[in-house]
Amino acid sequence: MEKISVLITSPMNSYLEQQLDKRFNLLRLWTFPQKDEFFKEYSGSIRAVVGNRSVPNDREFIDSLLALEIVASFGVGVDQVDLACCKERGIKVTNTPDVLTDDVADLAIGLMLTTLRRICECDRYVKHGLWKTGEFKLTTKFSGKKVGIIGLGRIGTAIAKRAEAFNCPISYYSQSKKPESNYKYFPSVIELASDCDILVVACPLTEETRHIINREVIDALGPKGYLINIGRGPHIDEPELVSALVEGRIAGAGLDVFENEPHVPEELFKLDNVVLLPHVGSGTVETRNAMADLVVGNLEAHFSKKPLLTPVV
Ligand code: 8YV
Repeated sequence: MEKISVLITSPMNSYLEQQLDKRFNLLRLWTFPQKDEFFKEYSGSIRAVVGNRSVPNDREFIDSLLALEIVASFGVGVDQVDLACCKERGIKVTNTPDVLTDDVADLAIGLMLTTLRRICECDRYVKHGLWKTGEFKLTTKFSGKKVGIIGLGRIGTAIAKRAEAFNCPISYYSQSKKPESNYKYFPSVIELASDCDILVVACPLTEETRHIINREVIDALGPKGYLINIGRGPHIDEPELVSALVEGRIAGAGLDVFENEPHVPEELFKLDNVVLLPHVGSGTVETRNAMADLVVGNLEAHFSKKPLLTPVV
């Protein structure tokens, strides 16, 4: 029986590609430089797309695939997928929640500790032989700091539980108060930012949350406040953040995501109160393998007419 044609939109993970190759006729989009020719030849046969944050699955892309039945996201964020278009065409969409929650939450705590205790700067201090010149400056304590979380979903809740272990009081903003939560709720991001030492972005990227961190929120966080972003770069008005960090209007930032990845504002490179990571939230072998298994599991379920494991649409 002819293998089902599946399109993967960018090189995400070798294990994922191996597993897909075993089961499907896997087409690697990046290996077809002539995109017009590619879609002319394959648009009538590709039944599934495997994508992630790096290549938009917008309406034009989706509508060019006439036989498309399912989009399986290799990641929990599906902001790169035009969900309305998929709903209109009856195209299923899946993602990879839960299996990456620990990694992303761990990294958020790591960014808080690294940013407040200047761990990267300390490392450079020793490696550059500067310890011989004197003791490293005093930094600021993480344990007990007030942590404000934007978005109390799977990842936001996991971050809160971790921060509680450091005796951090937890508060949050979300579209509605979570009755099951004992954390302090704020009905606006401004009010949350005004009442915390560390503000964490942990919500999905939508039109409503784009630039949820703007100049007003940054000023509410204030000169002793820290911003942590493990969500999406467009959650933050990046030029406003850069100027606030350069001008000292906030104390520091720990960023794993950026508005125009892999391009990062070079003004940040020389700042010691900023920790910059290359979008590695879920970037461990164990987690990416588990994500790959979930992508394959969803595709197998779909094509064997069984319930999807992690449906979004
Ligand atoms: C992806 C991400 O895991 O899960 C997400 O939404 O942002 C990423 O951590 C990564 O893009 C997979 O390639």
